[in-house]
Amino acid sequence: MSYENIQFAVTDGIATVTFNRPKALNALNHALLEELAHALDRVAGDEEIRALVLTGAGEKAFVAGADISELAKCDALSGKRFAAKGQAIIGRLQSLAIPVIAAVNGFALGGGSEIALACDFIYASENARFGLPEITLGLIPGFGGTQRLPRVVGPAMARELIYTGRMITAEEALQAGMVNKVCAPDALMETAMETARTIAAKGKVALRAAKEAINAGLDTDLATGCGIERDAFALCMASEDAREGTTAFLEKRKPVFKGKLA
Ligand code: CO8
Repeated sequence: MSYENIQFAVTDGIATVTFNRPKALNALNHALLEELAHALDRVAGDEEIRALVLTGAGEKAFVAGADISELAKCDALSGKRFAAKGQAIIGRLQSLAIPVIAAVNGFALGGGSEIALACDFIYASENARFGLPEITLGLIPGFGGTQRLPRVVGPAMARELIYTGRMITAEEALQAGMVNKVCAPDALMETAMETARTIAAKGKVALRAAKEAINAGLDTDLATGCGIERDAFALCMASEDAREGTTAFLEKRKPVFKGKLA
């Protein structure tokens, strides 16, 4: 598949997806969502890819939401199908085995915030703006925003943002715990890539186990989550990487992880 609405690249084991409809502030139309789904399948199928970074083309937007010109034509059934399609793709993004960083370089509204919230964490440029403004269109979030935003910022803040449609700055998003780091716009991508490289150098088995334990644990109670962690920990103990990591520490050298079970 050739891409017209995203750019996809892999450098040194780190994939980047750049949403690329700058004239529409990278809004999510059906074609873009299909390309994103295809790119995520490529990422999932390539064992050499160790981390994924998402960002937006241009200086103004990460993603300004679902494409309103397509939304305007929806009725209840096609709207439900559109929501289901977006939710499935965003669910796939969240459940990728590798860590995913959202490098939010401008407006991340509606579906844009919903994509960022499904990433492992978010770095934002100083000019980034987050929000779920669907209420101003007579709608509600449909790509998981009513579910993921309260889990990240708490129900009270999520209610305020969803009921008012208010946009928040990168700094407010940082304070709300939605964003991990705020960067100067021209430093954003390099900062995200540096973190991706740091992560990519860690053991693949442990990274997968950590992500699975965190994601599964967030959807359950503490005792069940700790059980999931124990199993994931045991899996790590059965890996060559764990032998290598512990031995390298004792031998006072850097570990060389191969990402294999023993
Ligand atoms: N869809 C389509 N086109 C868009 C979108 C969008 N979401 N956002 C911006 N554009 C277009 C504008 O129409 C404009 O196009 P043109 O130049 O042809 O007129 C161009 O991008 C530039 O935008 P503006 O001129 O408006 O730029 P401003 O700097 O003045 O404003 C804003 C920037 C504040 C981001 C403004 O563009 C805006 O409010 N955009 C809409 C944001 C929004 O409401 N997003 C939520 C959409 S709904 C959603 O995401 C629901 C997800 C779940 C769907 C479930 C399926 C049913």
